[in-house]
Amino acid sequence: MVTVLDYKEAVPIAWCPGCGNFGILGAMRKALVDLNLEPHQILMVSGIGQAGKFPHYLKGNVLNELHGRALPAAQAAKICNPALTVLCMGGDGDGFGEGGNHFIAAMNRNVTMTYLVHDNQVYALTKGQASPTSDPGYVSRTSPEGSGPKLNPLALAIASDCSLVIRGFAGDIEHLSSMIKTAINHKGFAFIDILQPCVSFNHKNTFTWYKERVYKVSDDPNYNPEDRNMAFSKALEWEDRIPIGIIYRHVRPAFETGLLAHVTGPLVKQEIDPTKVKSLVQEYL
Ligand SMILES: Cc1ncc(C[n+]2csc(CCOP(=O)(O)OP(=O)(O)O)c2C)c(N)n1
Ligand code: SF4
Ligand SMILES: [Mg+2]
Repeated sequence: MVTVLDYKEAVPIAWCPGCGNFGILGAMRKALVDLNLEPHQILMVSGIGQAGKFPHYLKGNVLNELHGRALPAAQAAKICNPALTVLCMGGDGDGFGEGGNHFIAAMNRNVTMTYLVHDNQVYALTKGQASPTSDPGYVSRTSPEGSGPKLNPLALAIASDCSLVIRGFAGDIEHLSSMIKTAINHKGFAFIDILQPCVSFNHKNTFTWYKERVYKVSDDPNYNPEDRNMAFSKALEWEDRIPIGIIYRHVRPAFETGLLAHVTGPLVKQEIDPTKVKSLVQEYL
């Protein structure tokens, strides 16, 4: 029986007191314990940033990638070892800026994994520059006259036919945890955009600001996440009312199900014949 103690952090946490990342950490721990997943069954892949430190604070397999480059490695790991629960995480700058091309390709490819973006609308680790999701007019040292138009990650995900699109809020741990469980159980690529207050650099989108606006899409019995038009209009809501929950779902075959691994077994379990490796290497000498 897995308990939260199995997921206790091994190193001191270096986030600011009050950071929204703590809520995400709590929600993840709860989800993993509820699913009775053991640390050796999970792989966390992250890029660089405050969000990129997340895997250091949970026990489990960890792969730290370059800034914006976590998704290709995470997909490869799942393809080689489908038994792993692959969790990929990073910031809005990491995922929508530096790694934006990988994000679009991954949604299209549809490998089974959960991608969590800690969306604090700033490049926090590097001291608060504007990110792709910064609110228009956000003033920083690199945008002294205010940043320009913002990217809408949910609309981008729906347009890319991402098979599961969720929005969570770091200030509602119970709901976020249940959304993480839904994403982990999903066959295909699941994206969770998490509203994550940054108490040091984002003084607009605070816990209080979100709490006054956030509501659950599941409160509306007529909302159907499988209706793409409905999903698009939900994705466009911002500022006055902000929906959280399952925004869009399109169940379609996961990439890894069409691979040879299902006939011959996963790549990670294949016998390696050293003589074949040697002749292969010699081809390149
Ligand atoms: C290729 C590359 N570009 C820039 C950087 C510098 N850098 C490190 S973290 C970071 C900001 C990360 O912002 P975000 O992904 O939103 O994560 P947060 O810190 O906000 O959680 C930047 C620009 C880097 N390490 N590598
Ligand atoms: S700078 Fe912002 S995102 Fe980074 S730890 Fe502090 S509050 Fe969290
Ligand atoms: Mg950020």
